[in-house]
Amino acid sequence: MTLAEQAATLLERMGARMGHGDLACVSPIDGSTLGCVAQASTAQVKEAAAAAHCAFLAWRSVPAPRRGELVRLLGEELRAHKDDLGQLVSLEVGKVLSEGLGEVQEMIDICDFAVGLSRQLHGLTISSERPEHRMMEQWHPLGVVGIVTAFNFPVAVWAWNAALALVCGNALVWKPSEKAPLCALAVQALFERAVARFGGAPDGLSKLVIGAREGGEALVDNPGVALVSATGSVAMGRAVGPRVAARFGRSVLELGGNNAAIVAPSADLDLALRGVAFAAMGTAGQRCTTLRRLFVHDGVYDPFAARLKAAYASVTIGDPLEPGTLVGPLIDEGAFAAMQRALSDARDLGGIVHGGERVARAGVYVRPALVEMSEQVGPVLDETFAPILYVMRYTDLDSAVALNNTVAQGLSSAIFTTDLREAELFVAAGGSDCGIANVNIGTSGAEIGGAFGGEKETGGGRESGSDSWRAYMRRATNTINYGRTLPLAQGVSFEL
Ligand code: UN1
Repeated sequence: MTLAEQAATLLERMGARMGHGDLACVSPIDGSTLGCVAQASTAQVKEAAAAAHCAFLAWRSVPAPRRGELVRLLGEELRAHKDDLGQLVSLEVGKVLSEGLGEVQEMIDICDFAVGLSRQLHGLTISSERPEHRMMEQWHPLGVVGIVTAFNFPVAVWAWNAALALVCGNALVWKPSEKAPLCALAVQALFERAVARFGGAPDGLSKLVIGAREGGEALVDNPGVALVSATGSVAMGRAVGPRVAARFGRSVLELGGNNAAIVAPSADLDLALRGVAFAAMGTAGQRCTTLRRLFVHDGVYDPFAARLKAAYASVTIGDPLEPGTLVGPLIDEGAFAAMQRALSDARDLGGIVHGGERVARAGVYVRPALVEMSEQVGPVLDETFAPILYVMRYTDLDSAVALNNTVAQGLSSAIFTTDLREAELFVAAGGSDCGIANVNIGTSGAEIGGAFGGEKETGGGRESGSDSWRAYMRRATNTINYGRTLPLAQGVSFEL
């Protein structure tokens, strides 16, 4: 079977069809075309947002636990099609199969989380300063949530947003990456199956708009879209954030990362090696949480760097559907060109590059690159969406933490140490300035139970677990007077 035939079979099993259109879907596995899909016009994006708004007006009054039932059914569909969707992720964006399956598992997990949450959407009651008064907070559904997702997590990021937004009583419009429309079609079809089983959900509760930048812009500028949750590059967030703010819309931005880890002298080096290797080379370096900078203590630098070089030289690169492959292809030639530019800049600054060369086969395959740098300069300060790990020496922890915090983004970070003091310092207020700070695990592969996102140019938004749901609701403060007089707050008198 060709890859196109495999994709068509998987789509069919999930109840989706490719249709016809002018957007070609290319598999990074070998550069072949999987099919073509239609793109939504700006007018169609508007219509989708309007339909979603009508759905919202009905959905917001459905009891939250009942809304949770729809998400539970979506989770069931995802469980039943985990293999199909995981394979489609691999076919369309080139993830190794276990990561494709992991991504679907992440969707299932967030559905389970959201089902529980649907019985726990809660506000506070607050003591009033006035007699016979009560204050409380309610969290109400917000409106239409626009979800903009990137190619590298073509299905899980939609689920983080969709599962929460749905139990919170919102309707959705999804603009997936134009590099991953098939995954979006499949997820939409599974969602529609869940809707059919649920019975009685309003039409248009979740709309899909496939297309390029203009589609996203139409969503961003639409005053009927209450919240835009956008995951992607810093450049994208820089464009989206101010435009949404200009119309006083809300946004959740989850943007790039230039994530670092510190390997301290007391580190368990076996564990650190695996943690660093997965975080830096996994997903071919195309996660926002990918490890891109490594600070290794001078005392363990030589033995650790030697082991790391050996791992880089021997890691299996190839067809992501083959068992045993650890590193699949880059998404496209543009990613390869950006990688080569960064490596050449690093060389010009005295960096010693190990690996980084193209692997001869159809598609864009590269050996991950390890770059020994004497200083954190040039390309080390940028996020290049490719498997490049810059390795540097450090001697005191304070300066390593300062280097961790120097870059513009603040998504994820890690320390490998068995020294309790070092570990606690790293996660304390004066330690890592990132949204995620880990001890003895790598920077990537977060669980859904925690809030996911980061500071500074990462955008400040939080998706997924913990109390991220609050971003998808509006807060109302209610003061209720159950007495027969009207005392004013702050002792103000206004006698008529
Ligand atoms: C992303 O790359 O956009 O923590 C998200 C992780 C995944 C999510 C990554 N759970 O690596």
